[in-house]
Amino acid sequence: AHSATQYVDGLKAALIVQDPADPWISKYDSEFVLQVCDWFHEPAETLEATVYANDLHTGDPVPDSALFNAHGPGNCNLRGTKDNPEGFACTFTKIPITSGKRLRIRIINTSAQSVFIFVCHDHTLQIIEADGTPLDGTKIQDSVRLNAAQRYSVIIEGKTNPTQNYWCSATMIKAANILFAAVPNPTAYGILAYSNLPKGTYPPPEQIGDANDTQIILKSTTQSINYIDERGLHPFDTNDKPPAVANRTIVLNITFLVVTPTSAQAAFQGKGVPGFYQHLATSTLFSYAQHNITLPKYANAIHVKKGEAVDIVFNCERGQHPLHMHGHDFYVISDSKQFAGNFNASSKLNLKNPVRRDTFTVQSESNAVIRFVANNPGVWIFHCHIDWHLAGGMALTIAYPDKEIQKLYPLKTIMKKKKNGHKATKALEGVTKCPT
Ligand SMILES: [Cu+2]
Repeated sequence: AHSATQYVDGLKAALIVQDPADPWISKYDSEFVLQVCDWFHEPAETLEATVYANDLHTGDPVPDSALFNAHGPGNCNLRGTKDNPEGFACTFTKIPITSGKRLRIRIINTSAQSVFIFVCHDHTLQIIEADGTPLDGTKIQDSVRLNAAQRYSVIIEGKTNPTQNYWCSATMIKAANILFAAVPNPTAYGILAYSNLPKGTYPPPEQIGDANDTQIILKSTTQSINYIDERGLHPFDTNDKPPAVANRTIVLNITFLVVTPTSAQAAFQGKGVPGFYQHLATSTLFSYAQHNITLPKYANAIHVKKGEAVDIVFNCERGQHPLHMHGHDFYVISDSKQFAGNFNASSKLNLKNPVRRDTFTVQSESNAVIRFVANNPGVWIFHCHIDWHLAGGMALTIAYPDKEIQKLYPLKTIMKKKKNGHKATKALEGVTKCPT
């Protein structure tokens, strides 16, 4: 749910759309869906109130724990020791794998704010999909890093004759806006459970926090300063390329603003709308299609026309932000290191083989450029997926001309034809479903 910060409290679930045309479909034997997220003992509503309480956005709340499919060391006092894993009061998510077979794990980062590094002890990860886009599969590595709202599929090869099970883990990394050291339980653990071993077999306890895995995590953490997670990922389909030229370019600055001496907000282009989602009732697709309304100022609208290619240049003043677009994929055609400053128009763009996805990271005090094709008429939200930033107003609306929307969603016609249907009136504004 994007209503307030509800998803942070658990109002979320995975929806997997199986694609019969997926080029990887015959390349694995089984699959598993793994949701990774941060967890807070305090309700999100309480936390949200603290984020903008100061005269400047001083930082996001500190998570208490990390979860794998809702399993994690929730009450930190109940946690066992690595020498006595059976002493764990918390249960572990089991990821079933068959020896000699290939397992696809669909990893989803459903965090409020955290960047995670996923590792499976002594197994490599072949990355085959990013946010629903099949990749060429040439990246095989020891870890994968996911920002909030990002999804990856990885293939793990089952060992031929395993004599033990293995720990898989996801660790929060230090981001510009949280104090990593303060997180009591930054790592979620799960068990890669081989089918030929007795049920309930724990991996060797000494392999928790293994030195090699720690090195892998440290390496990825260091790289996160220089390389965003998209770097080096390429689509499976070599024809899957951005248009050579953009029809329009929009430049957005990402900022935190001091609004009054006692309140701050997060913003694109100096226009933040705290409680953006609370206003959406009057700017839904329905009312837009019905009433030919002009989107209100608080919608922070970018107007696009169907068929055109649009570039958005992001210059980020502070903090890293996982930026997420609804209803479209985009190509990440330029990214930069942390502290690289604003985008330089003479920089070379990658138009050859950039990844196409719907969530990407813009680094702190740096820049990035995305290109997308406006091919899905509607009214769509584009926002930072750190939920506290969205709550603070870091969002905008991508809007197509109302005539295009009305052509696609002829709600008036549908409703007139409906027997006993209600006539659309101003009073229905904000209703998102055709009443019967
Ligand atoms: Cu953000």
